[in-house]
Amino acid sequence: MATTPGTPAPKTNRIGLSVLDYKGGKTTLCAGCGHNAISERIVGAMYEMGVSPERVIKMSGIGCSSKSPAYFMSRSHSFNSVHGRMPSVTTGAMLANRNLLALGVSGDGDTASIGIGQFVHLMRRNLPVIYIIEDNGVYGLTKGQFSATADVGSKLKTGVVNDLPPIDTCALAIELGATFVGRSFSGDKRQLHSMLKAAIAHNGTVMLDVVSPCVTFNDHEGSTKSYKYMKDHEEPLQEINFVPHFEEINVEYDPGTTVDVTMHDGSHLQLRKLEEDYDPTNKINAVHRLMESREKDEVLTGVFYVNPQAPSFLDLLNITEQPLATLPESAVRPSREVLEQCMEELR
Ligand SMILES: Cc1ncc(C[n+]2csc(CCOP(=O)(O)OP(=O)(O)O)c2C)c(N)n1
Ligand code: SF4
Ligand SMILES: [Mg+2]
Repeated sequence: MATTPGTPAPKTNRIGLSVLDYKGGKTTLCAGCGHNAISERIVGAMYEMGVSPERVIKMSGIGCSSKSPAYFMSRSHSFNSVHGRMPSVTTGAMLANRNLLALGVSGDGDTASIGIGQFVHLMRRNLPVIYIIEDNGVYGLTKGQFSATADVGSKLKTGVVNDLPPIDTCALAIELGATFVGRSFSGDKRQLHSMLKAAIAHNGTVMLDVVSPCVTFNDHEGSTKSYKYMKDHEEPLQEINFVPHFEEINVEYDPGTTVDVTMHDGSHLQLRKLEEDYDPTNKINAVHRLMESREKDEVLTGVFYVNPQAPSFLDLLNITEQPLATLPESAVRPSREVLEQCMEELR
């Protein structure tokens, strides 16, 4: 980036880029919308991890949340798909070019209503993708109807009360096979920042449900996705410290109180337990703790489950290291002889 003579050069990351290289267009979302804060955390995490913006594909569906990729990382590729169809488009893109870093941004409506079929199949495949649900409990773009993540008893501005139980996307993702599952809050800067950095280091499906208040339609008394409700009910499970593979570990911790998970790329995810005996590698425990938190009306946040060893979908398929998209025609097209042999077998 060019600098004006006399002004100090901007701080740069390990690939020589400044944070401005990770910015996007000016947001058109409402001032105070939680989605804007999530975009800022994505910019910060990608910058600190030194991810090349050109390697990132920003994938989304339809909704205010799905519009938000336009407001961060303009140098990356972007695909705003059909409502609820981001998972299949992302799967196709990653199969075509496994060197990309896929970042999927969805909404609670986009994921848990129209897109639930695609979501569940994505979660069982362990495709390398960071899937973020910007969860406000409503369809913000279409003027605030309840979504399927709205809690029982939650009230719309009009006074309508939701009497259906919510889909817990985290419990669902863990059950189905996602290998990094957590929940955060758009207002919890430190936690979300660390979680996103760890997500970048993970090789497999990361599913992050981020409670992201809609200031226009769901931030009033009686809402369970408002800033005030989250301030009063957020219950962090751990303090998260992430040490990327290119940095030295310089925080001393007591092994009795901290779980250290070595990530696929050699980074360390250090989870300082705020509760006794929480093991983020134990699936059954994770689902149990999520169910328990719901009974207690607390919004549990943190990393619920992580398994850095599971093979990703691309490993399972055993596809070539060279992206399919760049293989020459001679490598992907059967020869005339092979085609003739196939035709012969069909006769
Ligand atoms: C096939 C189809 N059905 C319905 C819609 C209308 N629609 C647009 S966005 C949306 C829901 C958005 O909610 P969510 O994903 O939670 O995003 P938010 O706006 O709350 O961030 C709906 C139902 C559409 N665009 N396409
Ligand atoms: S309507 Fe709600 S979700 Fe949409 S931009 Fe405004 S505050 Fe955000
Ligand atoms: Mg929504």
